[in-house]
This record gives sequence, C-alpha cells and structure tokens, in this order.
Amino acid sequence: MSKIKLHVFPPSPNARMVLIAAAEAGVDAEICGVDLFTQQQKSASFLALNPNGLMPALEEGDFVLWESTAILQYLASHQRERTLWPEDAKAQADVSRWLCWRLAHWGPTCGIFTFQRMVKQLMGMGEPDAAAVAAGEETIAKLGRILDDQLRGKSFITGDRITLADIAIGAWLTYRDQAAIPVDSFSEIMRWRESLEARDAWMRYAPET
Ligand SMILES: N[C@@H](CCC(=O)N[C@@H](CS)C(=O)NCC(=O)O)C(=O)O
Repeated sequence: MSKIKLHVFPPSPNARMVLIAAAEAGVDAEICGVDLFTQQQKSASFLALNPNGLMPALEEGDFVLWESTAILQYLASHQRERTLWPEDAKAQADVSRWLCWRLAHWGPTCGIFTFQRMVKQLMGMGEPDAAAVAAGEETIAKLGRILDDQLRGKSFITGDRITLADIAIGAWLTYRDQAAIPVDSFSEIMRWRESLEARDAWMRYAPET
C-alpha cells in the first residue's frame, strides 16, 4: 500500500487543517512542500496533480485528491474510531453542514483579514484595502455570533468530541493575532480556540513565529 503524501504549503490555514486532520486521525502522511512564494503550485508537476493550481493535494499511489474538504473527509475515514467524520448519517450530515459553512462563508471571511493584513505585506502587494477589511468586519460579526451561539454548552461545534468541523473552522483562526481577525468579543469562540490550539496535533503544526 502506498503512503499518503500531502502536498501543502504548511503556513496556509488550508494546509494546516489537512495536516492536523491527518494527525488527529492517526494517519502517518508524508509532507511534500509546495512553495506558494515561488509559484510551485503552477509548475507542470503540480498541475498534473491539481489542474486548478491550488494546494492542498493528496496523493496515494494512483489516487489523487484535491479540495481541502474532500481531503479532510478521506483522511478522517482512516480513523479507527470514526469520530472526526462520523458514519452515522445524521451525525455526518451535521459535520458536513459546518464543513460547507466553512467553505462558503467562514473561510472566505477570515481569508479577507489574512490576505489584507498578512499576505499582501509578505508579497509586497501594498497596504490593506480599508473597504475590504470593513466588509470583512461586518460579515464576521454575523458569522461569529452564529458560531459562538453554536459553541455554547458544548466543548466542540457538534458536541463533546472534536470533528472535522472544528478542524476546518478552527484552522482559519490560526492567524487571529497576526491578522487581527476580530473574534475577541466572542467568549465561546475564544474558549474553544484555546482548547484546540492546546491539542498535540495543533501544536505540532502551529506556524513558526
Ligand atoms: N477550494 C480550495 C482552495 C485552495 C486554495 O485556495 N489554496 C490557496 C492557498 S490557501 C492556493 O493554493 N493559492 C495559490 C494560488 O492562488 O495560486 C480548497 O479548499 O482546497
């Protein structure tokens, strides 16, 4: 059986979430770096894996998978206990709902802050766009309220065990401090995020400061 390879740019939240999911699921994956600064994601060899030219991608022998959510689900299907991506139809649908929410709403909104306040600076792309940041602030105020309410009375998003929902949504708060993602007023989110970041898998893939 081939070893799973994860093609990732580890500092990115989309990469960190698949690395964390592999670790939480007990999958011993090989990490293959894709340097976004040198545009490796547009190289012929990477485009052969993912024609979208975006990381992450997973490779296991002849099997190639892209889209972070699909990768999370595949990795979690290797977990012995199946708690991250439950097999029960309703429990799985509940996790799926939050994975969709992350992809459609939460990730793009957190991404406004990381792009405007970190990526632009790192890539010499100029100052943050104040209008884009203001739009992000307005949206995250609404999304943060929804997530904060969901977390009240629970350790994790869908209950008392960590699932892919926590990994996908929590990873987008990796740069809460550096990108000043405005969630500090949400006490449940802050409590939950702290508990995630204290987990072994999360500490293992914390970005270098
Ligand atoms: N929907 C894709 C998005 C992946 C994505 O946007 N990756 C970014 C980094 S977070 C990337 O590779 N950007 C390189 C580029 O835009 O050229 C997924 O969830 O896997």
